[in-house]
Amino acid sequence: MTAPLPRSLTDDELDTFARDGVVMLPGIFDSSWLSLAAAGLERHLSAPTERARVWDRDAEGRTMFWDSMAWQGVPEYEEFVRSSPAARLAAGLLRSERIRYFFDAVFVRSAGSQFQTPWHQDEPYWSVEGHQTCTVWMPLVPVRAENALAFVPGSHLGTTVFEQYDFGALNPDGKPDVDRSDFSAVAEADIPDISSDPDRFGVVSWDMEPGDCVVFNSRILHGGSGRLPEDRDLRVFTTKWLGDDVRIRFRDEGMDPDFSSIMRSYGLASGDRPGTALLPEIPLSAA
Ligand SMILES: O=C(O)CCC(=O)C(=O)O
Repeated sequence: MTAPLPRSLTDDELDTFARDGVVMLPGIFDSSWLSLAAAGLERHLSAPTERARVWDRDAEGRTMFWDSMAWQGVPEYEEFVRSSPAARLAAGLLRSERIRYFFDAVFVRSAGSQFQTPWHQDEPYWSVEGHQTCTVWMPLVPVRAENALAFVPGSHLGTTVFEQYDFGALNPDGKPDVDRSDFSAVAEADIPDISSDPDRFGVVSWDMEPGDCVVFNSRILHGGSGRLPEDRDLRVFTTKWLGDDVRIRFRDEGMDPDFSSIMRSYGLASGDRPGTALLPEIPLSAA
């Protein structure tokens, strides 16, 4: 059973998420959930999956590390997914009757790392399609607004298919990456240069403490996190969630590294509703 939220979501929070595609929620995860996620991250970093990548390694050896879909090998993550308030939070904000877990992703930067996450939308990379998809972005250390993940409010409502950033090119270790040569055929527009004029795009981000989270719709333009001060690292645990309107959609130009082959091995096919033990439904207990 999932734990109840520490408080009800307010109408303002629900409206903000629907209108802006992002909302910051202070103090949602108490110290027990934070300790669980932090213990999971320690275990995970000691044995990353084959999908792990170092997106950036600078001359001083500072790194930006990411990995995805590790929960089946990290019991603390699995407990967090099945029992923490995250499932209830995602279902509430997506206004979804039922909720399925998609995958986890971690973003771990050494203190002082200058790497900035490129602006992008998530859904075009994912092997699913739907409006009711979101990420719960949860820093395990304090982060200032200027270093936190930033968002273009309302951009989740647009219909433009933006050219995807090639995350596979962020690969100093020469790991195999997805062939993206076909994607420019379906892209309608370049991602705008948001960083050069954030005010014009109404960019938002927040000072955050451990326990706070940002929940964002997977179609929203987001990026810009990083460029850390010398004395600050950034350890972020994220969980990704699927609501009622979502269907499987495999894309040749999808995620890098790609785990659609794992999804196929569970019998999932394009057009299916998400299902199987890989994408478990999380039962929502009564509040
Ligand atoms: O934390 C970051 O730098 C990137 C996070 C992100 O892009 C995501 O969770 O989709």
